[in-house]
Amino acid sequence: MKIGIVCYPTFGGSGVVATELGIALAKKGHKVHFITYSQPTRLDFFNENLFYHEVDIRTYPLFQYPPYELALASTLVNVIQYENLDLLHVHYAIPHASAAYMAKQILRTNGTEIPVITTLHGTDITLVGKDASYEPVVTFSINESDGVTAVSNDLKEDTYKHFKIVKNIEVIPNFIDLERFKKQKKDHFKTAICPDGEKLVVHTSNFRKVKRVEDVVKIFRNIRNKTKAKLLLVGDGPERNNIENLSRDLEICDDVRFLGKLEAVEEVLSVADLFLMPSEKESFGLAALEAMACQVPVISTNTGGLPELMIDGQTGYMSDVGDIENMSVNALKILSNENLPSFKAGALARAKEFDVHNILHLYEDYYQEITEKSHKPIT
Ligand code: GMT
Repeated sequence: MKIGIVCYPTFGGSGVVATELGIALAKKGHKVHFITYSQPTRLDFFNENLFYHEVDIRTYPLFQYPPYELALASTLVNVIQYENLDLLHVHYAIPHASAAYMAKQILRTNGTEIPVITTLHGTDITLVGKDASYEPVVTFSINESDGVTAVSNDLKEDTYKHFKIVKNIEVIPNFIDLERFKKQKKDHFKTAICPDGEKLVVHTSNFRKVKRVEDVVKIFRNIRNKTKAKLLLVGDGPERNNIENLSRDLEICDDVRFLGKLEAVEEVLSVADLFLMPSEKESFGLAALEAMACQVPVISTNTGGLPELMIDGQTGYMSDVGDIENMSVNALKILSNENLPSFKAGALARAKEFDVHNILHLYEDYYQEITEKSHKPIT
């Protein structure tokens, strides 16, 4: 098939899933066209089936806010027609689903029919989307999509709860490339960070409020009070300064390192003993899956789609949001030398169930179903 993919090209989970999906589809022989405002972070190699089209956003002194959605819709019209795409798959409802709707209507006036699938990722529904400033457009563009998928049952239920959705939502969970996310031999890195055999705790996120990075630091303080440990914080975002200040206030700075945004997060995960995800909300928890694939057990909350990924007592433990004490006790349980090997094995065993090869065909089957329903012959 010739598939167009629209996503955010950044480190965020939705962009990562969209890019990895496109890469996996290209490896299976589909022609995949990414349409976005800059090159997706993980699209940094050559494959004859992968194409990238940049959305050209022209600004003008009159525009306080350049109209990205219009520029995207225009680029979509252009690419879909010129490349004769069979299907458009947009990731993250805002503004991709409404731009896709606009492009679809424009193409229809030229006699071109393009089926549109929207994948909901989480904050497009649970945080931003349900806000009154976006809700009518989100509801409309979800209902007007030919197909809709969500990355967990919890997100599907949340979507039905907060929006008047008349469409069936297909749940297709996120997946992992186990060739890339696997425990690599990086002993030199471990020795440099943990010279006295300290346990290594890792957190990666976009440092937004919803991630509760303060809880990460407080849990780590409790761990460090009982055992030798180091904390690596990967990523960047609005809470970063607060977190640095909190580490100073708690007098744990010497054991906390901020690594910023990293391309090769799997290298850090390869030497980690524990991953912390104390999020307020998490529709799936892709970062936790990446950790598990590298044999890192996870301490998480039991919110959103996390119970669909985690197995309590096997991949790690889940606690209520904000229950720092419980998460600290469980973290120490996992980090004990006698328990750690079985949690590592448990994390990997569960991650294998989300192997891209187990999930990819669900998307392919869904593409087939939706294109057949919209009577578009596949070229
Ligand atoms: O986690 C974020 O804030 C980024 C966000 C995104 O859309 O890029 O992630 C969401 O989508 C990921 C991929 O499907 C999920 O794994 C994350 O759980 C989800 N984040 C939230 O629901 C907060």
